[in-house]
Amino acid sequence: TIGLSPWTTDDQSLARHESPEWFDNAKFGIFIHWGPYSVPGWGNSTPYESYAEWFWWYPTHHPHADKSNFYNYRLSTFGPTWNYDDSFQNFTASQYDPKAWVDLIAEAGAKYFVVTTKHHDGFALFNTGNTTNRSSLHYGPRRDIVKELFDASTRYQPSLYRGTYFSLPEWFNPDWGKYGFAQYDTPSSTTHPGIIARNPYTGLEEPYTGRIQVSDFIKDVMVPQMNILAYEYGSDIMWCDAGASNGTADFAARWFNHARGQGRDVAVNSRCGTASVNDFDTPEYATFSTAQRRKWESNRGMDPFSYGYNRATPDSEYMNASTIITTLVDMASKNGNLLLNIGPRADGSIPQVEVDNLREAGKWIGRNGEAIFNTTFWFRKGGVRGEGVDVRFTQTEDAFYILSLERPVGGMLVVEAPVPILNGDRISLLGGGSAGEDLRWGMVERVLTIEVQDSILDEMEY
Ligand code: FUL
Repeated sequence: TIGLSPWTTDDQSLARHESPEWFDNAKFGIFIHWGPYSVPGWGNSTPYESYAEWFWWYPTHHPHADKSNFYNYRLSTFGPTWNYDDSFQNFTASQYDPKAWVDLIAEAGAKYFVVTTKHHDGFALFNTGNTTNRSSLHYGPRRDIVKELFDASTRYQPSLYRGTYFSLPEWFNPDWGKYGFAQYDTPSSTTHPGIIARNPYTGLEEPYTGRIQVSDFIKDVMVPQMNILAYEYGSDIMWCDAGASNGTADFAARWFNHARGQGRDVAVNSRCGTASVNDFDTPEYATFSTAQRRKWESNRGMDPFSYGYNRATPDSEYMNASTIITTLVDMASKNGNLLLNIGPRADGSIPQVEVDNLREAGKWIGRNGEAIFNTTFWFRKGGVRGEGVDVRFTQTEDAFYILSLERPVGGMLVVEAPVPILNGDRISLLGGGSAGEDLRWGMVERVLTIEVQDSILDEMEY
């Protein structure tokens, strides 16, 4: 916070807003993609090209880009007369247990979560007031999914922060039509500016269930809904998606002032369509190769292809505990956070492989979190161990952490990189057992060698 003058809608003012300290310190968040797309719950090629949460998009709009063959899957599974909105009735949430969800998030060691409050299909999981009836309060479960989750999370307050994923566009909402598509779509003259989803087999227009006619989508739907999430639900992160036309500058200036008045610090990601409103970058299924001065948060599914529940992926392909941990460590060493997604089924159950792998990762994170949370990156992300194995660095004011991405062999950890360790410094292991005891070490010509006996490593949560 620079000075105490109020935030204004001016670009220069908004651009000064930075990611909050709690966000820098939090490092690990859980992303949740859940909605009617979890009913078909299917998509099976590379990320971007076949996200399961885009189930309606390819068959109705982009058959030529349908790498996953959604078209045939839809026909063979649901038949020719099924429309996307027919999934609402099977989006039951009958096993939805918000308390168990937040327990899992905490057990995984995550410090925040971000839940899809409304994806591109326009189906909201929160109380949208008089902006639309297209929500989980009116269809499917008839419950306020987001409120239940936020309420359940209060038992972990103040250390568990809550974010709201919010798609600016609703691609098939005719009221959005005049603003067009998000920038990465390729509207043709026939699909732009009116957005009409057609059943690919009957050619008939698909219904857009629950819509309340409005005069201006941004003023009457988008911004009021963002306000509801910010002020009524108390979101800590407005995690916009898909850029696009927006009312973000007004929204952000007002929200930043309001939060400051409450002594809170809130964050807005890089996808709200207004360049100056951008507290952190959001690489998707991607990372940076070196440390970045500017805060960033990488997001991806535990599923290699998808955020929404995806029944096409075999359990063995999900990120396992060691991949989660090394990814988190690697990102923390470069000033990044990891926002790792789970995709619950339509009934609210979380695939067991996601639960198991998160819990397993959480054991390590719980023991070794000192080297991750509340640290900052060092200008050099890491180096190479003697045997060519990567290490990563983080630091606090009174400690420097070396994280080896693989178990040291031969009783030695050799770090071939200049590190800020001086004669008289003490080196010890995190992770339990006799780990806390001082280790013998030596430095010759910028090569640091630390004795770490196998017997000690065996005792710890490696
Ligand atoms: C993208 C969306 O289109 C994906 O479905 C997903 O929500 C990802 C986090 O952002 O832009």
